[in-house]
Amino acid sequence: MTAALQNDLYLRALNREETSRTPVWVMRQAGRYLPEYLKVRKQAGDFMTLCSTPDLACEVTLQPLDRFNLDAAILFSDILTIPDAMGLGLHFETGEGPKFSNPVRNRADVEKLPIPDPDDKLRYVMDAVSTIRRELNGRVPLIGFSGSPWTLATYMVEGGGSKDFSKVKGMLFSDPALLHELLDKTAKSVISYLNAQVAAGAQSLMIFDTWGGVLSPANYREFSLRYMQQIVDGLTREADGRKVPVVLFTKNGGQWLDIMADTGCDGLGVDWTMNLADARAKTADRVALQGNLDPSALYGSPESIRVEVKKVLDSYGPGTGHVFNLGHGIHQFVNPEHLGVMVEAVRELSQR
Ligand code: 1CP
Repeated sequence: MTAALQNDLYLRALNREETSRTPVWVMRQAGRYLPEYLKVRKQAGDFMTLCSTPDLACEVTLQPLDRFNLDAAILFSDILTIPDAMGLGLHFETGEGPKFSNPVRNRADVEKLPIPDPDDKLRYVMDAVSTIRRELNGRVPLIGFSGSPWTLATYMVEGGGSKDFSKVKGMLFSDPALLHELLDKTAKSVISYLNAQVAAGAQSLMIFDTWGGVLSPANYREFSLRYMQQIVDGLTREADGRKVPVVLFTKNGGQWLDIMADTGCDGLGVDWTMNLADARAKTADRVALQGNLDPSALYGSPESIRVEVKKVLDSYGPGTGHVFNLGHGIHQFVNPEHLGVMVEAVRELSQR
């Protein structure tokens, strides 16, 4: 038996049902800006141990909820678990971010990639989801997530983070058929991974397309959006008699919000480079919107944070369908108390 949900503002807003106020959560809400996270991270030794030990993943997922009045929890994990399960050899080099020992560079590399069974090599993620869901005990809904195929492919082909995406774009222009094969395999892997997260207890899903915004409009449609469409079409959209809303987020993707809404998703993440009134007009209120305070606003004073929160709420305007969030992940060096100021300002200023 799973506990009844006590706070469903987040799910209601994504379904564009009436809410008493605007719900709020924050991308990367569990993480390095929290001293309690750094403590558990140090005990675990390395980041992947943290992700692959369900009790530790659960502990850090709940940390921000114990500190702030947030309306959703997000699974503590990473988008790179799928390529890791495909055998790419994920490791983290200190100060350098994620790296793969076996990047995908040619046809042979693509052809040997398996579609990972989520109940085998990714079992630890499903165990984390069910542990977190149990420990949440109905406080707030749990968000499951994955990277978009294009965003995952950037890491798989580059072998880590990148600034110019030379290798993956090289593949895009010189051998588009090969990149399509890689993206199709990755999309199939994402579908089975996300459906397994729903079966394990995730109540909403988010797809992070962090690097879709580095593509030209035509290539965005062909190499990123098309595979997010494949995913939306393949997902379980209901669990325990309730809709499982799906949110797509392409960073720097403001100009494509209309075609993103056409996928049939429930919500869109919006970064801070676009005004929410414009985003709402562009999507004609067909989907909910999530965002979009500039993460750097949290470096400002408490007074300035309240002013900036009000601007975001006012730009969305009246009516339901808004989930307050930052326009991208919270920065590592932000004072956690400033996030508290933001959350309380959203709760107070959005009361209906
Ligand atoms: O040293 C550490 O503690 C590791 C830092 C860290 C953390 C806290 C990494 C490595 N991943 C995470 C957790 C994480 N990653 C979450 C967890 C939950 C939460 O939001 O609270 C999520 C949703 C992600 C997703 C993720 N990982 C994205 C997409 C979202 C985004 O921020 O754009 C991306 C691009 C990654 C890759 C990744 N993993 C870690 C780092 C440092 C990076 C970025 C590398 C780069 O800049 O290219």
